[in-house]
Amino acid sequence: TIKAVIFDLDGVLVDTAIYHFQAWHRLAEGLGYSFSIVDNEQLKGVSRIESLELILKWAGLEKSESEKEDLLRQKNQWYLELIEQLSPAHLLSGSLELLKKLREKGIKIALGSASKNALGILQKTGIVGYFDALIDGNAVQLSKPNPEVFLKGAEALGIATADCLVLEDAQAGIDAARAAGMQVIGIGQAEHLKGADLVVADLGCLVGKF
Ligand code: B16
Ligand code: MG
Repeated sequence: TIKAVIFDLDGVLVDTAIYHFQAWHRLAEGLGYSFSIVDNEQLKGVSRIESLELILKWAGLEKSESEKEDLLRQKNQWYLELIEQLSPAHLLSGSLELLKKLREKGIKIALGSASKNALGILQKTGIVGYFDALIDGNAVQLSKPNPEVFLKGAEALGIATADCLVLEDAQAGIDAARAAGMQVIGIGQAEHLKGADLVVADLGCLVGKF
């Protein structure tokens, strides 16, 4: 039985993945690298610094630590500009319904996101009050596929890992949830979500399951 659900943020609850893509695309363009939607798939769920390292590798570029810091600052500034107008209208289909249903059923709710911008996004979209625990990119050392973010979520809720269900839109996140010994449902297309117990199109598909 499921006693807790740990939600990924970008691409699961909120439609922010497109803004990460746009900001990385703009940054890569400035570096003379044409960044594709296929490249972007590999950055989903991956931390900001590791995403930059991958883009530099694909572009065949080497940068100093201080140049990397400048690039990361620039990417995040563009991303923050893009999410400035974020509102409850940006919640993905079924997000609110599922959060409400879990509350009704007494199932604990945690966030397990790689993003350092998670809190602001939850506030702008009006859902921060649904969460019993928030584990984000500021709270972890090791990024997905390392299970740290989900293990910390279970610990904060006081729920055994086997009783937790993770909802994820990224391969790195599916792998992290499996490594944590949790059940995991992929949100999106099955080809990008190998190893999930189930893949559904959106959170709305799960409302009837609880
Ligand atoms: P930030 P999630 C992840 O969020 C995104 O999927 C990934 O694209 C992003 O690079 C990462 O957060 C870090 O985000 O730059 O805002 O700290 O999917 O784990 O909720
Ligand atoms: Mg995600």
